[in-house]
Amino acid sequence: SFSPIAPGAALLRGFARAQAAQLLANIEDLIKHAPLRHLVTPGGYPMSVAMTNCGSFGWGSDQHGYRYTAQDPISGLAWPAMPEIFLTLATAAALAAGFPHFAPDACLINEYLPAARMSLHQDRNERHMTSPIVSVSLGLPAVFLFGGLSRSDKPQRLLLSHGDVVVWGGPSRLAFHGVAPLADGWHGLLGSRRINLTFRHAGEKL
Ligand code: MD3
Ligand code: FE
Repeated sequence: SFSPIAPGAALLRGFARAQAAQLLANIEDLIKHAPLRHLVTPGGYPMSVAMTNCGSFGWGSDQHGYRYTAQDPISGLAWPAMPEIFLTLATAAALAAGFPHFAPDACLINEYLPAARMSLHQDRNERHMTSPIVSVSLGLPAVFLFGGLSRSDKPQRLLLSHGDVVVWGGPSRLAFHGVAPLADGWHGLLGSRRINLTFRHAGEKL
Protein backbone atom coordinates (compact mmCIF):
# COMPACT_ATOMS: atom_id res chain seq x y z
CA SER A 1 0.00 0.00 0.00
CA PHE A 2 1.13 3.58 -0.62
CA SER A 3 0.41 7.20 0.26
CA PRO A 4 -0.63 9.46 -2.61
CA ILE A 5 1.44 12.68 -2.71
CA ALA A 6 -0.20 14.18 -5.79
CA PRO A 7 -2.16 12.71 -8.70
CA GLY A 8 0.03 9.98 -10.22
CA ALA A 9 2.67 10.08 -7.43
CA ALA A 10 2.90 7.33 -4.81
CA LEU A 11 5.17 7.16 -1.75
CA LEU A 12 6.17 3.66 -0.60
CA ARG A 13 7.77 4.23 2.80
CA GLY A 14 10.59 1.77 3.52
CA PHE A 15 9.90 -0.29 0.38
CA ALA A 16 13.67 -0.75 -0.32
CA ARG A 17 14.90 -0.98 3.30
CA ALA A 18 15.36 -4.75 3.43
CA GLN A 19 17.53 -4.62 0.28
CA ALA A 20 19.55 -1.54 1.14
CA ALA A 21 22.80 -3.38 1.95
CA GLN A 22 22.63 -5.34 -1.32
CA LEU A 23 21.82 -2.18 -3.29
CA LEU A 24 24.79 -0.42 -1.71
CA ALA A 25 27.17 -3.32 -2.49
CA ASN A 26 26.08 -3.08 -6.15
CA ILE A 27 26.54 0.70 -6.16
CA GLU A 28 30.09 0.38 -4.74
CA ASP A 29 30.90 -2.07 -7.53
CA LEU A 30 29.32 0.07 -10.26
CA ILE A 31 31.26 3.20 -9.30
CA LYS A 32 34.55 1.33 -9.79
CA HIS A 33 33.61 1.07 -13.49
CA ALA A 34 31.77 4.36 -13.94
CA PRO A 35 32.98 6.74 -11.20
CA LEU A 36 30.77 9.36 -9.59
CA ARG A 37 31.46 12.76 -11.14
CA HIS A 38 30.29 16.36 -10.83
CA LEU A 39 28.67 17.22 -14.17
CA VAL A 40 28.71 20.78 -15.44
CA THR A 41 25.36 22.39 -16.27
CA PRO A 42 24.77 24.13 -19.62
CA GLY A 43 25.15 27.36 -17.61
CA GLY A 44 28.75 26.34 -16.79
CA TYR A 45 28.46 25.49 -13.07
CA PRO A 46 29.51 22.13 -11.58
CA MET A 47 26.61 20.38 -9.84
CA SER A 48 26.97 19.80 -6.08
CA VAL A 49 25.53 16.29 -6.51
CA ALA A 50 27.94 13.65 -7.88
CA MET A 51 26.41 11.33 -10.48
CA THR A 52 26.86 8.19 -12.51
CA ASN A 53 24.59 5.73 -14.33
CA CYS A 54 23.89 2.11 -15.08
CA GLY A 55 21.66 0.53 -17.70
CA SER A 56 21.44 0.92 -21.51
CA PHE A 57 21.37 4.71 -21.24
CA GLY A 58 22.84 7.26 -18.87
CA TRP A 59 21.82 10.84 -18.20
CA GLY A 60 24.42 13.56 -18.51
CA SER A 61 24.97 17.25 -18.80
CA ASP A 62 27.69 19.48 -20.21
CA GLN A 63 28.05 23.01 -21.60
CA HIS A 64 25.98 22.00 -24.65
CA GLY A 65 22.93 20.64 -22.80
CA TYR A 66 21.32 17.59 -21.22
CA ARG A 67 21.12 14.21 -22.93
CA TYR A 68 21.08 10.44 -22.56
CA THR A 69 24.04 8.51 -23.97
CA ALA A 70 24.78 4.79 -24.36
CA GLN A 71 28.44 5.33 -23.36
CA ASP A 72 30.09 6.89 -20.36
CA PRO A 73 31.81 9.99 -21.82
CA ILE A 74 34.76 9.51 -19.39
CA SER A 75 35.68 5.95 -20.42
CA GLY A 76 33.99 5.75 -23.82
CA LEU A 77 32.60 2.37 -22.69
CA ALA A 78 28.96 1.34 -22.37
CA TRP A 79 27.46 2.20 -18.99
CA PRO A 80 27.57 -0.79 -16.58
CA ALA A 81 24.58 -3.10 -16.89
CA MET A 82 21.67 -2.54 -14.53
CA PRO A 83 22.00 -5.10 -11.70
CA GLU A 84 19.11 -7.60 -11.53
CA ILE A 85 18.25 -6.48 -7.98
CA PHE A 86 17.81 -2.86 -9.20
CA LEU A 87 15.46 -3.92 -11.99
CA THR A 88 13.43 -6.21 -9.74
CA LEU A 89 13.02 -3.50 -7.09
CA ALA A 90 12.06 -0.76 -9.58
CA THR A 91 9.48 -2.88 -11.41
CA ALA A 92 7.97 -4.16 -8.13
CA ALA A 93 7.57 -0.58 -6.86
CA ALA A 94 6.02 0.56 -10.14
CA LEU A 95 3.60 -2.40 -10.03
CA ALA A 96 2.60 -1.55 -6.44
CA ALA A 97 1.82 2.00 -7.59
CA GLY A 98 -0.29 0.87 -10.54
CA PHE A 99 2.29 0.81 -13.38
CA PRO A 100 2.55 -2.90 -14.32
CA HIS A 101 4.45 -2.36 -17.61
CA PHE A 102 7.43 -0.29 -16.40
CA ALA A 103 10.65 -1.39 -18.16
CA PRO A 104 13.45 1.00 -17.10
CA ASP A 105 16.50 1.22 -19.37
CA ALA A 106 18.37 3.89 -17.37
CA CYS A 107 19.28 4.32 -13.70
CA LEU A 108 20.81 7.61 -12.58
CA ILE A 109 22.79 7.34 -9.33
CA ASN A 110 23.00 10.61 -7.36
CA GLU A 111 25.35 11.03 -4.38
CA TYR A 112 24.69 13.89 -1.94
CA LEU A 113 27.27 14.88 0.68
CA PRO A 114 26.24 17.45 3.32
CA ALA A 115 25.21 20.78 1.68
CA ALA A 116 24.69 19.19 -1.75
CA ARG A 117 21.36 20.14 -3.30
CA MET A 118 19.39 19.96 -6.51
CA SER A 119 17.55 23.03 -7.71
CA LEU A 120 13.99 22.89 -9.06
CA HIS A 121 13.80 21.24 -12.47
CA GLN A 122 11.68 19.00 -14.67
CA ASP A 123 12.85 15.64 -16.03
CA ARG A 124 11.96 15.89 -19.68
CA ASN A 125 14.83 14.33 -21.63
CA GLU A 126 13.15 10.91 -21.68
CA ARG A 127 11.37 9.82 -24.82
CA HIS A 128 8.59 7.99 -22.96
CA MET A 129 6.59 10.39 -20.79
CA THR A 130 3.91 7.72 -20.24
CA SER A 131 6.41 5.73 -18.14
CA PRO A 132 6.82 6.78 -14.53
CA ILE A 133 10.13 7.57 -12.80
CA VAL A 134 10.88 5.45 -9.74
CA SER A 135 13.16 6.97 -7.08
CA VAL A 136 14.90 5.11 -4.24
CA SER A 137 16.42 7.02 -1.30
CA LEU A 138 19.29 5.56 0.75
CA GLY A 139 21.25 6.96 3.70
CA LEU A 140 20.74 10.41 5.23
CA PRO A 141 17.24 11.89 5.00
CA ALA A 142 16.58 14.77 2.60
CA VAL A 143 13.87 17.38 2.22
CA PHE A 144 12.38 16.80 -1.21
CA LEU A 145 10.66 19.75 -2.89
CA PHE A 146 7.67 18.86 -5.00
CA GLY A 147 6.14 21.65 -7.04
CA GLY A 148 3.57 21.87 -9.79
CA LEU A 149 3.66 22.06 -13.57
CA SER A 150 4.83 25.68 -13.43
CA ARG A 151 8.20 26.70 -11.92
CA SER A 152 6.46 29.38 -9.85
CA ASP A 153 4.09 26.90 -8.07
CA LYS A 154 5.06 26.79 -4.39
CA PRO A 155 6.63 23.37 -3.70
CA GLN A 156 5.45 20.94 -1.01
CA ARG A 157 8.22 19.71 1.30
CA LEU A 158 8.49 15.98 1.87
CA LEU A 159 11.11 14.20 4.00
CA LEU A 160 12.56 11.21 2.13
CA SER A 161 14.36 8.72 4.38
CA HIS A 162 16.45 5.59 4.02
CA GLY A 163 14.55 2.93 2.08
CA ASP A 164 11.75 5.19 0.83
CA VAL A 165 10.63 4.69 -2.76
CA VAL A 166 8.52 7.14 -4.77
CA VAL A 167 6.81 6.41 -8.08
CA TRP A 168 6.17 9.53 -10.16
CA GLY A 169 3.79 8.98 -13.04
CA GLY A 170 0.74 10.37 -14.73
CA PRO A 171 0.14 14.07 -14.09
CA SER A 172 3.11 14.32 -11.67
CA ARG A 173 5.61 13.09 -14.25
CA LEU A 174 6.42 16.61 -15.47
CA ALA A 175 6.17 18.36 -12.11
CA PHE A 176 9.01 20.64 -10.99
CA HIS A 177 11.03 19.10 -8.17
CA GLY A 178 14.30 19.46 -6.30
CA VAL A 179 16.19 18.63 -3.11
CA ALA A 180 17.01 21.09 -0.28
CA PRO A 181 20.67 21.24 0.89
CA LEU A 182 21.50 17.98 2.68
CA ALA A 183 21.84 18.38 6.45
CA ASP A 184 24.97 16.96 8.04
CA GLY A 185 24.53 13.67 9.86
CA TRP A 186 25.54 10.04 10.05
CA HIS A 187 23.80 6.96 8.73
CA GLY A 188 24.78 3.50 9.96
CA LEU A 189 25.04 1.94 6.49
CA LEU A 190 26.03 4.88 4.25
CA GLY A 191 27.92 7.19 6.63
CA SER A 192 27.66 10.92 5.94
CA ARG A 193 25.84 10.70 2.59
CA ARG A 194 22.61 10.18 0.76
CA ILE A 195 22.35 8.16 -2.44
CA ASN A 196 19.31 8.39 -4.67
CA LEU A 197 18.58 6.03 -7.54
CA THR A 198 16.15 7.14 -10.26
CA PHE A 199 14.88 4.58 -12.73
CA ARG A 200 13.71 5.84 -16.10
CA HIS A 201 12.58 4.65 -19.48
CA ALA A 202 14.80 6.95 -21.53
CA GLY A 203 14.80 5.29 -24.96
CA GLU A 204 17.09 6.53 -27.69
CA LYS A 205 18.75 9.85 -27.01
CA LEU A 206 16.71 12.92 -27.94
C1 MD3 B 1 9.13 14.01 -9.69
N1 MD3 B 1 16.64 13.46 -8.21
O1 MD3 B 1 17.75 12.84 -10.54
S1 MD3 B 1 14.33 11.86 -6.77
C2 MD3 B 1 16.80 13.64 -10.57
O2 MD3 B 1 16.67 12.94 -4.78
C3 MD3 B 1 16.18 14.04 -9.29
O3 MD3 B 1 18.23 12.86 -6.25
C4 MD3 B 1 16.21 13.82 -6.90
O4 MD3 B 1 15.32 14.86 -9.30
C5 MD3 B 1 17.10 13.15 -5.89
O5 MD3 B 1 16.32 14.11 -11.62
C6 MD3 B 1 14.80 13.54 -6.68
C7 MD3 B 1 12.62 12.06 -6.95
C8 MD3 B 1 12.11 12.42 -8.31
C9 MD3 B 1 12.77 12.06 -9.46
C10 MD3 B 1 12.22 12.34 -10.68
C11 MD3 B 1 10.99 12.99 -10.78
C12 MD3 B 1 10.93 13.07 -8.40
C13 MD3 B 1 10.36 13.37 -9.61
C14 MD3 B 1 10.39 13.27 -12.00
C15 MD3 B 1 9.17 13.88 -12.05
C16 MD3 B 1 8.54 14.27 -10.90
FE1 FE C 1 14.61 15.15 -11.37
